[in-house]
Amino acid sequence: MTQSAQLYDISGDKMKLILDFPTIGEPHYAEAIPAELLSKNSTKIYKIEENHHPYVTKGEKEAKVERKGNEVHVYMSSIRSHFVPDNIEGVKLGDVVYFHVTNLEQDWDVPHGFAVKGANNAELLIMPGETSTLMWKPDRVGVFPFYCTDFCSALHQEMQGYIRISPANSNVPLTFSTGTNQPPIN
Ligand SMILES: [Cu+2]
Repeated sequence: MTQSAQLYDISGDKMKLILDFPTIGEPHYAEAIPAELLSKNSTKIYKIEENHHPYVTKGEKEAKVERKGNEVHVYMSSIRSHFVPDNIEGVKLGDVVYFHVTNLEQDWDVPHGFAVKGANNAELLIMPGETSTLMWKPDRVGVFPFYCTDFCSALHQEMQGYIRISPANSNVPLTFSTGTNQPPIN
């Protein structure tokens, strides 16, 4: 599947588009086979009810953030054009964060990506109906953006959120919210 890609420089105050380009699968180790060997087995729509991933988030109401010792598990959903939750507070330096991102899309050609600025291990590409996990060990205190890395719609650039990493000895409670820069009041 051809995807359009954009390369941005986000080192300054304003992000700057460096390149607009289509990407296609790289041909390394490619092999040609008759299409019918694949097409009859290909799943165009992966039903969310059939997703039995242990860390699935089947709807936005199921999204949550849980602490288990020094592990923080984020059960996150993605759909055009937002993540739920998109604002996370109370993670501390020394914690290991697991983002379990479920793509709630049911259109077969709408993958979403997921990356955290400063994470240098990987990013995710999550196909419709699927769940994938990104592990991240924050290495400093600060507010880190996370964002979709696959051009998914006209509002793709808005598909982002923030996670704050507080000092190791802080007592900021673990909270999460969506569509606001304030932690929920409760
Ligand atoms: Cu997206």
